[in-house]
Amino acid sequence: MSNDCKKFYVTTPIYYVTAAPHLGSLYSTLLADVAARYHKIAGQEVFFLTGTDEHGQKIAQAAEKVGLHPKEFTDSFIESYKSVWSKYEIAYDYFIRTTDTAHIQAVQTWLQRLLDQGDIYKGSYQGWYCTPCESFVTEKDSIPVEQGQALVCPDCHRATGQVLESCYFFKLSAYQDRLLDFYENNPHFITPKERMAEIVNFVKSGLKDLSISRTTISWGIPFPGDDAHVTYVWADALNNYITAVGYGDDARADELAKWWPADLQIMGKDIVRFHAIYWPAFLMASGLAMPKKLLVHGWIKVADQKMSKSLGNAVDPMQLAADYGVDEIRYYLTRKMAITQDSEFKFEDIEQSINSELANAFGNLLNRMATLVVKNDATNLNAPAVWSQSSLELQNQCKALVLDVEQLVSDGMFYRAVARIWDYINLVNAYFHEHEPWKIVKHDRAQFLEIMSAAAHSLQVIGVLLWPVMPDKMEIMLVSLGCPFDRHKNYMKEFASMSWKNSFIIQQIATLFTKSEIKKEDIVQTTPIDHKHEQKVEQVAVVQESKPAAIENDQKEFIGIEDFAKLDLRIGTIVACEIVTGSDKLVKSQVDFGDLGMRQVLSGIRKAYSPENLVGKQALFVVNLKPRKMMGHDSQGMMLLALDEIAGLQLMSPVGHVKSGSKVG
Ligand code: ME8
Repeated sequence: MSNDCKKFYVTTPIYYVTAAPHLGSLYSTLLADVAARYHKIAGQEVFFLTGTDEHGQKIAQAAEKVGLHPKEFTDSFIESYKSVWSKYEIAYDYFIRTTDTAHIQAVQTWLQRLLDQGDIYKGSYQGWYCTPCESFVTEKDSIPVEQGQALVCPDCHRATGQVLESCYFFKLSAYQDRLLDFYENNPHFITPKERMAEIVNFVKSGLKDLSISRTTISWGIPFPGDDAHVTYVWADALNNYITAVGYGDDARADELAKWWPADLQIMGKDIVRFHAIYWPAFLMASGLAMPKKLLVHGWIKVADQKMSKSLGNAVDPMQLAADYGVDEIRYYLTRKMAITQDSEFKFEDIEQSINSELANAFGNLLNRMATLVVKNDATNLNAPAVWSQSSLELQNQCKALVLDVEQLVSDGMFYRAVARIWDYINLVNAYFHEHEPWKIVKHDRAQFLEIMSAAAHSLQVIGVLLWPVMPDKMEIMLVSLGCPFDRHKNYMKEFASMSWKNSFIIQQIATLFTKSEIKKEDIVQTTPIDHKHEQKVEQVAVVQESKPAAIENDQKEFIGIEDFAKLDLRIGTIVACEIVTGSDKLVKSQVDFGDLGMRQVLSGIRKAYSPENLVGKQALFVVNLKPRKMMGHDSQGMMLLALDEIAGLQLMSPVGHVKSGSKVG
């Protein structure tokens, strides 16, 4: 989130309009909205683009089925997109439709320029075509099939069909070396970086020229000077990112210069190849700069299958908003769906987030502080002239939080930024409990006021940092603290150097987050998690509750401090996690140990934690155990857990966020 650059241009994929949007479409759009809002609170001017992809065979076929012209068919869905976005407070600046006249004309201008300079030429193509994905599939990409059988699309796993037609090609092969140079010089172009490696390998294996027109369908943008051809959808769709900001229209040249290149382009992993190879090559051919970053997220899954319109397992965002609330679902999706991997959708997790994180940890903190100041006639709070040591420590943690959030946001790791904010909420709760202000008020009013002021300062920072995720609730909360949200402020700068000296006028408000009753059968959970019956888990060190009185008798064998010193104990941050196929116990985590680097750790905790709930968490690890293989996977450390008979296995996380790789001892 660098302030050197004053503007921030963020895009979502443009969605095929064959049905109303589902939770997966909302997820990409929400991430863009969260990104846009974080850059707004950093004082940047933001342009946020979303829209719909309305041409191609898939849409023509869907329209035909219901007896509508494709345009009438797509028109009928636009309102449902706009109303879901509006319900979820998605503050986009422009909604592009590929059927907009301005887009059509700009794509034709683009085609003509590339035809004139020889980057597009006419030829003929015979090959396998996947209609649902609107893409040609080669033998190299296909899922393996028997000799003579139709190739199978690697993205949607459906059989393709043969096509032989005259078509226009984009000279993709001519850009192979330039693309590889670009990837090498811009190693952070794609987040997460594992996707970059896939793309580099794909390009290295050789690029063929790309067919960009069709004669067998008519629902598309006509090729300039050759009406028999319509533009193949990706050459039409990808260009939306530049046509929306004025490409092809000389009168809008300043606008294009102002906004392009995009700072962040968000998409699901299914369409990364189109965005990381074709799109940069199109831009190179057009003499335009490359986007700064592609953020590629995993899929939301239901019962281990991608949630999608065509599979019929899609969850309706409107219903979720009605059942749980808009900000609650925004929070759930931003925090619980780890960008770096696929995540399972679970009603149970929504309820757990609302009850334990939003209502208990956060809502109660606000409520307790407000109740105490109202009860003790202290609603007009001023900062003390001198802060005590523990409050100064909280202040320092608050500054560290702001810097960490800034970094995580600029890396596109929004789920980790929210987890980091929660670490700070836990720290403020610990500060509050430790000082017991409800007791202190009886004998030391000045100290009581200091604790309340520290809580209010912390809540202000938390409220602003969570505004991108839960805009409505946070605006309500900030009003209740007497410091209403100001859309024109550079809060990130202010908070990073702020010493606490604000005044607050606190009002008590209705409960911010209402606890959720179990409303839904968990439609996705196939193996129930039974914490109570967890007995023994492979490769888990169990920390027993200590019994101080009986220690001498019960302790079988003592170790000397020199034995203990042999252990290298560290706090690691889990950045990605997945189940190990074939094991019902093991999960495989990628753990950030700071200076020690990233390590892979296998742990037998699948029954206690699902992988998506581990991502973003900090935990305690032994890092100098001899590496070992488990079910064919390397494990380079051991996660330590506490075992409670009722609560089951519990991660041992620091109360406040610490630097990854911090030593424990
Ligand atoms: O591919 N989990 O449109 P599309 C997470 N028109 N994200 C999901 C998802 C899921 N289960 N399902 C869909 C297209 N998405 C093209 C794009 S861009 C120039 C053209 C999200 O309607 C995800 O971002 O099939 C995915 O990339 C996008 O919707 C695909 O939407």
